[in-house]
Amino acid sequence: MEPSPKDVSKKGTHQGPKGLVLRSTGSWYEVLELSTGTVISCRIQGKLRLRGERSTNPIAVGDYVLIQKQDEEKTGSITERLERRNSMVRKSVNLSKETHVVAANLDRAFLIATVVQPATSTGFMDRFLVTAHAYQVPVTIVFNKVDVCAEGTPERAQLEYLEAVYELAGIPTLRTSATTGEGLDSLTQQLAASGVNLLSGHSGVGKSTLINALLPGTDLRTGEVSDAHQKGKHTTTFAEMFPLATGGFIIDTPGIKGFGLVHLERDHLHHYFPEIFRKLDGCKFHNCLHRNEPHCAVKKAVEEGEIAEERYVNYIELYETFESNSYR
Ligand SMILES: Nc1nc2c(ncn2[C@@H]2O[C@H](COP(=O)(O)OP(=O)(O)O)[C@@H](O)[C@H]2O)c(=O)[nH]1
Ligand SMILES: [Mg+2]
Ligand SMILES: [Zn+2]
Repeated sequence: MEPSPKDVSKKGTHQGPKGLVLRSTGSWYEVLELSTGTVISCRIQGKLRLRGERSTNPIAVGDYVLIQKQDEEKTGSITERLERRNSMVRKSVNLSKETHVVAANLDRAFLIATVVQPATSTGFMDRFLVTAHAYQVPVTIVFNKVDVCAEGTPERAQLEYLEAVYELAGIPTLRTSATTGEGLDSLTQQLAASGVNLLSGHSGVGKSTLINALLPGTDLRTGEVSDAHQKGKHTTTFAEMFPLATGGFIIDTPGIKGFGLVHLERDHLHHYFPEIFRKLDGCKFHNCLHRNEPHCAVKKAVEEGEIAEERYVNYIELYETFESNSYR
């Protein structure tokens, strides 16, 4: 039997060099060898799949790994995954009980949202925010395509409404247009300040276009927003990590349709709505779920406009559909 990588290290024989996973295409992984800056194409050792995790991908973009290079070649194998600081996980699309690790070791997630073409719902945004909060990844919401939200239009009114909702929730927001360049300087600054950044959001909101605009020389495929439902077609299939000139990285992800909640308990949902959770002390019952309980400080705050009704409604909706959500 082959010794495990841990056994190898105990015996003091060579442990492979350390790398950072930039990209995966299912069976091959592009790994940045940290000591040399070269990219090695790796397969993963079979036993890494046998960790008993219910994950469709034992190795994700953003993982730090140990690799073993095939002599002098730009190929090798991943022998071990190093401990993750955090990760964003969602339900695997096809296999409902399995999870998919979107990316690991994140400093911040940028949720790209659009008012139109396509319209991003606050329900989707709040599911994303709950997930990110649960995995301790801070989020900035980027409203892209603000060029189609001209002053005086209903689109502009909706944009301002959404900004107000998330300002009350304490989530930072930013306006960008990949088309006109508006807001790209502040996005660049914030990306540079954060380290490893995930760009996420529905297909068609402009993630790949933004990355092309931010990283000269990058030419990601971008898609026209397709059918009458205004859902973008799939052009990015795998998550991919790009180095920033300023240091740090951005990770482009395939458009995410839904963000099923995993590893969360229904009665803890309100912990992940920070402005709701903050009010719990004022509720009559210490285990108040802010639904029909009397003397609920959250409902009072909603009535008084201190908590956005939109967020409260989404909390209740998430609570009530929790079982189906968690397996979506
Ligand atoms: N009007 C407008 N269109 C944009 C903007 N950013 C991206 N698009 C368009 O939206 C479509 C989808 O963009 P893409 O980058 O492929 O979206 P992704 O699926 O999130 O990667 C493309 O046709 C882009 O040209 C923007 O700021 N304004
Ligand atoms: Mg894309
Ligand atoms: Zn309450």
